[in-house]
Amino acid sequence: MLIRNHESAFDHPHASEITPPAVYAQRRALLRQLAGGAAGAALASWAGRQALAQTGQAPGRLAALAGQRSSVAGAVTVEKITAYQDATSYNNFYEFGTDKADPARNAHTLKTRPWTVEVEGLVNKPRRFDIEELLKLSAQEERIYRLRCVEGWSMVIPWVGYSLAELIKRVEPQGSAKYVEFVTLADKATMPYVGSRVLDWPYTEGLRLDEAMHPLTLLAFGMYGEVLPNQNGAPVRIVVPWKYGFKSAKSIVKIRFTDKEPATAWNKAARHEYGFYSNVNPDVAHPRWSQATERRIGEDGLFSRKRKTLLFNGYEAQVGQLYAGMDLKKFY
Ligand SMILES: Nc1nc2c(c(=O)[nH]1)N[C@H]1C(S)=C(S)[C@@H](COP(=O)(O)O)O[C@H]1N2
Ligand SMILES: [Mo]
Repeated sequence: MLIRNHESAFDHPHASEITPPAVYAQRRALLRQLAGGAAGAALASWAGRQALAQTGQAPGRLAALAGQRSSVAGAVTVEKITAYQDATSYNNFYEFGTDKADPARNAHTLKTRPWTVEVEGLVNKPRRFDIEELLKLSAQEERIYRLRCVEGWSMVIPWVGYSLAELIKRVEPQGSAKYVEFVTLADKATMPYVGSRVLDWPYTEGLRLDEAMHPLTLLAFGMYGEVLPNQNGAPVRIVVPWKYGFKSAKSIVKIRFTDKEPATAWNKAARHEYGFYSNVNPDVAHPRWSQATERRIGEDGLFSRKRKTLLFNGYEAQVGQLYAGMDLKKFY
């Protein structure tokens, strides 16, 4: 794995260079207001405001997508939110390259409209959702989740979306449905690495139906009070906060209900390294490295991994019962 200093690798123009002066002055004023904790900032969501106050960085480049504060247990963490710039420039999205900086550099070619998500398989009401309809299917919520990659780094991100369960309920899974498979876009015309032999495309992932129905499993459309940047999986992705990041499939086009455990992209690439469950677990090492610690992007030193990783990424109280009686070393 290549570790680069993303601080110095990042050379976006300053906002002042790309924004008309009047708009820029307005934005500065808003930022000052937010940093001072002033009320009435209708533009940013509550977590978005918190992120701005903490990092002094505004997203401000994409369409706003606000969410109400979530009441789902475990949906809020008091940890410091990762800087927007870090969360959008240090990514895994292999369709756009294998280097952490590649998605931010290459994903501008992704076309996120028109976009549809096909829901099929063992459900009573299979159907195709247009993205605009999907956005409004349930109330958008803000959820602050950790995302931890199997590579040993983590971030804290204010996502915007709603529980995947809201969508699942509406299509009525049949009794025989035991798993949910997510299929993501594989478009050679806009995704330069689709066709390469890095992975078997399309990138797919899967969950057991009860995992998919858990209220913490998020169908995400935005982050930091805005729509998802392309490199983070626009226009719609999954975020499963207690599993390794690769379970959180980006740019989803199909959701399929099955009675058999679906194969997953990483499972097919290296079966003994990436199991179906992939629950964050400090006691189950990846065959080539430990999972006991992690490095928080933007906070911990580049080569230090001192932060202790928690079982189920710290969401044990919420999700532990899903795995009662299961040998987590066997079902890794
Ligand atoms: N379609 C697709 N989804 C994907 C990936 C990918 O390569 N393709 N990478 C996964 C991995 S390994 C991680 S760690 C997370 C990273 O999400 P982030 O870039 O928003 O932090 O996305 C996951 N979803
Ligand atoms: Mo990952």
